[in-house]
Amino acid sequence: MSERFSNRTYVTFLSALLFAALLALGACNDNGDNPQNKEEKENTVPVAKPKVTDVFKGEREALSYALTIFVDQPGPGGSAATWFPKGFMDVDGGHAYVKLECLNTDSTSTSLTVGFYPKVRPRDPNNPIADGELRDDTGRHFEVSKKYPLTKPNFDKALAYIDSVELNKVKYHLNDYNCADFVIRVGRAAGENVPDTYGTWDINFGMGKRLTGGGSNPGNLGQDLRQ
Ligand SMILES: [Ca+2]
Repeated sequence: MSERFSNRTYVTFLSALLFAALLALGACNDNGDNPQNKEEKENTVPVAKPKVTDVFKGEREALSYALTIFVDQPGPGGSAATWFPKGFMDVDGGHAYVKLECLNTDSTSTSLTVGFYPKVRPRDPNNPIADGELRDDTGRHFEVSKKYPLTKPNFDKALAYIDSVELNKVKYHLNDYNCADFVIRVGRAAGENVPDTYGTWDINFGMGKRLTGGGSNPGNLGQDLRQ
């Protein structure tokens, strides 16, 4: 009886792990660190937050403006693969983020490094949607980057797009609007022809657990920007 109970417990444990792994691809590889969860637990009273682009508030005319796209491709990078095996029954979907910066006349610079994430990992593999949020990606690992010098008007358009994502509380959707979509849309708002290749994923975890889908993704975006 004890052995039977143990087997059942083990199977339940495995199922839970598989479900967690299914959802890992949708987390834009947040490295398992989600300070938002902690914050929500500790402070349930909503606090009005300033916009992330407020770092540029009051900036006077600068000498130059630029957008840099950073891509942490799945695994070690170097291919258009949309995911890479990670640990035990987990996958790494990579991540993409942007840096907006201006070089000021006093030789200082002002910058914003930001990426788009699901607030919590989507629960349903068949409908991988969740509330979205912008997070500070300063110092985040990447394998590919591309810098685009911008005019002031186009720099402002990129900031306005980021504002719209934040103010409209845009939802995260693994297939339709993930971290790579955000990056591509910021670049295009800034007038740059950022490539957008549709990639697919079909991850079979066994035991009937499978995640299929497709869309913009860090693997393809990284390969496109390497060229
Ligand atoms: Ca990587």
